Amino acid sequence: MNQIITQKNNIHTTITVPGDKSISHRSIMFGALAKGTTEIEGFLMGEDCLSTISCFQKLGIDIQQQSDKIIVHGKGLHGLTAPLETLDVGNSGTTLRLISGILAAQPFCSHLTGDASIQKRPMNRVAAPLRQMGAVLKGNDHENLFAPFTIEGRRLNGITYTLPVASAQVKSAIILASLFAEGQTVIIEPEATRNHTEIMLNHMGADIKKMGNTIYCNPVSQLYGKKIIVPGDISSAAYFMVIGCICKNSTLLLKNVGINETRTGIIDVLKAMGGNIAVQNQSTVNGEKIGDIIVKTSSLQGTVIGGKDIPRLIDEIPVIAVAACFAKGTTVIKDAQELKVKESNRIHTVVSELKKFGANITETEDGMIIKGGNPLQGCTAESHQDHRIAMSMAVAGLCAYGKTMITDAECVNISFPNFYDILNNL
Ligand code: SPQ
Repeated sequence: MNQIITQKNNIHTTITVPGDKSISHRSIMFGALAKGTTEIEGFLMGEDCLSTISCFQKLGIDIQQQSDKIIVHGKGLHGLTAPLETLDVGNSGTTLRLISGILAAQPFCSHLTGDASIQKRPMNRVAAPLRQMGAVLKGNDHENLFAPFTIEGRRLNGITYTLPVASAQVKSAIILASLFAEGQTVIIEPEATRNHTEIMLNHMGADIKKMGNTIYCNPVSQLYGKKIIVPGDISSAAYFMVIGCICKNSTLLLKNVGINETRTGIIDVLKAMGGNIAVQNQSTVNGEKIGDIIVKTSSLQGTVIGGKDIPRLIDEIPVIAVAACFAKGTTVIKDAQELKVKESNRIHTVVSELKKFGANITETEDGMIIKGGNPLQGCTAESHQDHRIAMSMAVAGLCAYGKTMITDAECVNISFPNFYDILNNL
């Protein structure tokens, strides 16, 4: 499907973005491992999260939709049953990495696969620590594991592991395996990454503590089903934060957005660029902070983004690059080499697509350099079947002169199924 986008200004509206993808995945997985019912409100009905539901149904978990809620009938820590079919995670890296930590400890064998993009995303980063814990993961290449692969469940032992890259998915896979392991597991993160796993598991009865960058996971005998309210996804809200800053004469109010500080790098960066953005009405739901974000047309300046801020905004870098095209001066994004192993090589796809709009942007080994301030011109931009590229280019198109066409535009269904409806109604 192709999507046509034309320029818009004078936007004054209130938007509620769909539920957080990371938290939605976790609510199904942890609900399945908990005893009793987990009732989920605000669940993201995106393709990635539906893949997680389908995998856990194949593992014997009863998951139902009741009006606007998802109900997971958890079977406790030892209740999963052997899948009769291959578990297909579709396009979802989160599903594949996190489920591996769980399956590594089950008393059965599982086969996992996913789409063409998922088959290129590295699994060694998860296989290495899980194998140290005693897990057996078998694929075509032992040292360079990619899907499809097989996990033979084993009894696991706790380990102390220093993550070579800052990754919430790898950290979460180890934490999940630790729930089944003998003894304590200790994980050392190079930089803090999103901590939704720790928050939700503790909410359900786990014993996970953090001191500095070290996480201590102590065994517990059971998790308990809970009501989970999923906040709006800050990664989805990010597109509208940038629209609010760069479209002329505009004010956008984004309601009930998750503002966990491991995810709010986008707000900090837009503020550092001179963005007129503020958080209001803060509260906490099931351990996660939420708030309303108000953003107004701003005169943005270039900035430097790198180091410990990168994990706090890793998925927002494509749309930050769009904001930087509209900012005066130079923006440097560095230390972001992790972008190369996402749904597409996001350093390359962002740079190549924004060049089509006439942006002055250069690819570097670990990021990009953007000389902003010149108007963009509408063009035909490819999504590379990557939802974040499609939505970022749509934002560029909304603020560029002329008409923009996004090709393979339907990939937004991965994380934000009503994205174009909201965009067209602005
Ligand atoms: O699930 P998937 O495909 O890996 O999703 C992405 C995204 O853009 O939606 C990355 F491509 O988000 C990841 C994020 O980049 C979701 C995630 C999580 O829920 O734990 C963590 C991040 O990945 P990582 O590799 O840094 O742990």
